[in-house]
This record gives sequence, C-alpha cells and structure tokens, in this order.
Amino acid sequence: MNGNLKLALQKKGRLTEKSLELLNLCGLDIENYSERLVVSARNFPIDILFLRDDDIPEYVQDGVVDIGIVGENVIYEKQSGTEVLEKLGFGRCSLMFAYPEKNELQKIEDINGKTIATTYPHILKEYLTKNNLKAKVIELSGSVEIAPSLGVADLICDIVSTGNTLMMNKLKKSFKVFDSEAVLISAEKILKDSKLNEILNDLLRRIRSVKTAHSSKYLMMNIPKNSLEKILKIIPSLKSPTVLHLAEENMLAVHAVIPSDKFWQIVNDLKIAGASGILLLPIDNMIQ
Ligand code: PRT
Ligand code: ZN
Repeated sequence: MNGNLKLALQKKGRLTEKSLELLNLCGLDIENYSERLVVSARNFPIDILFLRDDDIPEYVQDGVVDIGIVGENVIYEKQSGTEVLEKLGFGRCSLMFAYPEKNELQKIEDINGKTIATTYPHILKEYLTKNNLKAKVIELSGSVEIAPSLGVADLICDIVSTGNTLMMNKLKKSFKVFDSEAVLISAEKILKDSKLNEILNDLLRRIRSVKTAHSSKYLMMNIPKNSLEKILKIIPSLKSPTVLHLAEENMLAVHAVIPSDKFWQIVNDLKIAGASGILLLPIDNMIQ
C-alpha cells in the first residue's frame, strides 16, 4: 500500500491507446509500460494495472483496484456492482442484431422462435425478457459473425462499429440493443479513504476539462467594425466572445470558444459577414 490510487486499464486492445492518451492529456507522465503489469505516473499518485478488459469490473468491485476504464458493454454483461463515474467519449460501438442478407427481419417480433448467437448472453436475455420475446440464445466466446453461415444460429447479436465485419460475412444490421462507449468506473461504495478520494476528484476534474476542451475550439478572426453585431449573432459561443481593437482603424479582432462541430456550419456565414484571417485552434484544457 503506497497510498496511490489504483486504476485498471485494458492491457492490449481497442481501449488501451485511447485510455493512455487521455491520461497524458490530463498531464500524467506515465512510465513506459510496454510489457509490465503495473506502472506509476512520475507526477501523479496513481498506479496503473494492465488487465484483460473482461476482468476489470470484478477487480474494481472487489477493491483490488479503485477505478477502471472499460466499455459499457462489458460492465452490463458482467453485472458487477460498479458505478459509472464518467463517460469518456471513445471506444464507441453498438450492440446490434444482424441477420443473413437473404433473410429478412422486419420487426422485432420476427426474432420469436429464432436462435441467436452472441457473446453477450446476459444483456441479450434481459432484452428479450423486457421486450416479451422468446428466442434461443447460444453463447459463443468469439467469432459470432460466422455462426449463421455455419448453421449454428439464425441471427447474431454482436458489437458493431464500422459494420465491415458484418458486410464481410454477408450479414445485415438490424435492431439496436444499446450504444456503448468507454467509461470510468468505481466500486459502488464510495472510497473510504479520504486521501484516495482527493486523488480521484483531482483526476475526474482533469478528465472533465480535457473532455470539454476537446469538444471545443478557439476561433479567432478579424472583422470590419460595422459588422460586429452581425458576426456576434453567428458565433455559437460557449461564453461571451472577446472583442479587441486592431491598429487598423475600422477593424476589430474577435476571439471565441465554440463547439468544434459547429465550425463548418458557420464559416461561410462569417465570410459573407466580412470576417477575414479566420483561425481555428485546438484547446488542450479548459477549466470551468
Ligand atoms: O483481450 P481483451 O479481452 O482485453 O480484449 P477484447 O478482445 O475482449 O476487446 P477489444 O479490444 O476488441 O475491445 C475492447 C472494447 O472496445 C469493447 O469491449 C468495446 O467496448 C469497444 N469496441 C469498440 C469494440 C469495437 N468497437 C468493435 N468493433 N469491441 C469489439 N469490436 C469488434 C466486434 O466484436 C466485432 O467482432 O469488432 C468487430 C466489429 O467491428 P466493425 O468495425 O467491423 O463493425
Ligand atoms: Zn475481452
């Protein structure tokens, strides 16, 4: 026990790189982890354990680690006593039904009497019960997408991201069970140790500021003085924009923080309203 907060990350998989990237953006200088099971940060009281993602909910629940990063699909399937502290915005995917192209699944009731292959039997059975559907569930540990062509199942219920795997196996997307993304979890009981709680709150504050910063951009431009009112109406600013005088008599500079995804919607309107020298800069952190 060194008093550090213990965080479990996926050892090797889709969530590993993004999780480490997030911690870096939070200002954590993490030792080169390569093949080690546990690493520390040089400038933050945290130990990071690298585990298989399926084991993370249980380790968190049992208190072997304090917190973990894992897909929502895994926590719901494992039905562990963990609590989601924060959605992290990466590792996005959906659990969906998919069926062979030649068949048709028009309405959800068409599932009745069918055999469904999945690696998510708990979530699927719960979904069937909730929707009053009766189907046979076959649990597989992987390669679910080949089950229909092997004649093992009529359809599948699996994680879909780009949809390429389904396409390659001549399967068609159908109804969605739920959307999933990576989340930060802790055990349901609040951390008893106040020092650990302090560290966790510090980390959460950093994660939230990185998330806000990443969904925002810093917009800068020059505008003719007389178009200020028009320009301010166009900018979907998160807070009041900054207006600065320029050496050039009739010009102003306007700076504003805007939601990243709004930029391309407004850039033409800004130009028509007379804006020039438009710059859009990334924001590393934003403390609110
Ligand atoms: O070894 P370990 O057990 O730790 O890893 P794993 O193989 O169980 O998990 P991994 O690394 O594949 O995924 C980790 C987490 O990433 C998952 O639990 C999800 O929360 C999330 N995620 C995001 C995905 C996908 N996208 C995804 N596309 N998990 C799996 N897939 C698989 C899916 O099962 C299917 O086989 O990718 C295929 C479909 O992808 P598309 O892009 O072809 O649709
Ligand atoms: Zn796994």
